[in-house]
Amino acid sequence: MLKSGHVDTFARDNLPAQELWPDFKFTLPELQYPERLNCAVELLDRWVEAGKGDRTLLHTPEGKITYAEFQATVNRICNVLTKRLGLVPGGRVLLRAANNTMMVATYFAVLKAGGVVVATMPLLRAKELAYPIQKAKIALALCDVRLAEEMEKAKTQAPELERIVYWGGGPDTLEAMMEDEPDTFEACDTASDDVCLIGFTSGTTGVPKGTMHFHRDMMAICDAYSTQVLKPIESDIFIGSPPLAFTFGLGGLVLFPMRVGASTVLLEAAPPDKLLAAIREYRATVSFTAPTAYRAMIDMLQPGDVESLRKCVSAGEALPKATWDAWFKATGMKLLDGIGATELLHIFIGSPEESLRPGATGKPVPGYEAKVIDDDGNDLPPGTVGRLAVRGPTGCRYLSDERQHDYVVKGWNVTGDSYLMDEDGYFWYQARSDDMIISSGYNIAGPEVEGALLTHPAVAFCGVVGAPDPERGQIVKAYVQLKDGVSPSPELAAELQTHVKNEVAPYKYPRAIAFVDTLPRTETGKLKRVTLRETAMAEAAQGAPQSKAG
Ligand code: 3UK
Repeated sequence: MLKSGHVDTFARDNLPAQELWPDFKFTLPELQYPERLNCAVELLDRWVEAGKGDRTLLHTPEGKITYAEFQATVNRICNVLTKRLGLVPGGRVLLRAANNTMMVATYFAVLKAGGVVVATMPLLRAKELAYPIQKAKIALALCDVRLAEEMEKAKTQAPELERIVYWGGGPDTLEAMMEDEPDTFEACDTASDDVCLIGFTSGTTGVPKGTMHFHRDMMAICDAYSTQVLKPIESDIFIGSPPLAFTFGLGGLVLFPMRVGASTVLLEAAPPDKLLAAIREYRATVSFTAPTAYRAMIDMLQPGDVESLRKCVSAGEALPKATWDAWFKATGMKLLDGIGATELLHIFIGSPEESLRPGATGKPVPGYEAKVIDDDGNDLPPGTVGRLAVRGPTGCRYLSDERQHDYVVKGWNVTGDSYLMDEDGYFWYQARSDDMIISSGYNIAGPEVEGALLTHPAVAFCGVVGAPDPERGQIVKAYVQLKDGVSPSPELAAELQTHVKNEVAPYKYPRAIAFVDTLPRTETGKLKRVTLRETAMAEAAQGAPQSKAG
């Protein structure tokens, strides 16, 4: 490891032992980084130095902000952090806000000052905030005053947190402190392998894991996925819905645009209708959101709504082919599917428009290698379903967590997804490995059944899980949200069952169908299968009618 720029050595001290790291590969010339590297300097200061400070960086409801204006704000916050709030290089700072200017500015200030960002989703409750504070030993939080309530509660639960500074109103605000500080600041001289971000996983399974990322990792995702697959240009206007605390949002809405000197639209809340309106209003050109959001937008589309768009990235969960087809039909645009993970920071499999295959996730992003392995870690031949393994410039380093042993196997990151690679090297998503439904000895991937249901015109969204069954062990159960104006009925359930039998192997059809008003989703847009399974379990225990027709 290189000579650290950190004074507070907590992050480095709590990295997993190096023998537990995945093998890091820097195969492309773009991925060779100098020993001293501060990603905030590369992504922000470089543009101002190059005389491009007048370019727009942020589009917000309050107006535009240029690279130079943003840099001045960041520098003032750096001065506040280091002179008044006791931040030393290596110190962790919790950030809590929706996607807005101050969220990005505080983010960059912590990076530039050599601190370690721990960004949190706005909807987290006190208990969920207390966990990362304790796990990452965070003494300082910067928070949007509108989110003060849970923040204060979290402080009472996590004594490590010494100080919260708010912005957006009230006494002693961050803005008040910034006013007296100069708009210049010399960036911390960090090593390219100094930790700058601890990203906590959403924790749908077990307690959240803190994934540690270096300054060079922030650059690597730009120089791998963004440069090689997305290929944005300086005039692009990025837009999207994922929170910046979700690394899908961090990359897609902040790092990727900044790497090419482009601009980005920050929306505090971006449900599909608002996102669509904003794409139109700001004439956005590159969008980042979840598959279900693209699906929801299709039915809302008015002529001209998305005519400015030229690239649409879908990630976070599987993109059903039905959604790909429907978006293409409605807009003429090819959705760019890509699988990413918090552990790898961003997308590592995904193909550009010219070579993608609808329904497949794609090929490994240049700079990454991927393969399918069996339970013992042996390579499987093309056409066989197994566990996805990947390695490249980024990878898993958990903050003191035994689960490092599960995620990294023989130097490869094992994401927990079941995949198949075809003869041409395209990767086809099957399911989360632990989500496979086993019914009468058959392995059935819920997403495949969902994909079949989604091609029926009555189905808006659906989730398919295993429900306990005395005879078959599990049966396939579908939770279906119908399109507006369609009413549930036993006849429709039977019709959907027949439809699935015609689309995929008949044994995969859902023996039980339940109609629901909405499906449970995480803040990152993923279907909460755990919740659906619990519901299915409870319904089975109550002997709920399983509509076993068919
Ligand atoms: C699933 C997908 C099929 C898959 C993420 C882009 O989702 C992100 O990170 P998370 O840590 O979850 C990782 C898991 O989500 N997944 C994500 N994308 C796809 N499954 N097709 C996809 N296209 O199970 C994976 O292991 O929340 C996504 C960029 C950054 C991210 N952090």
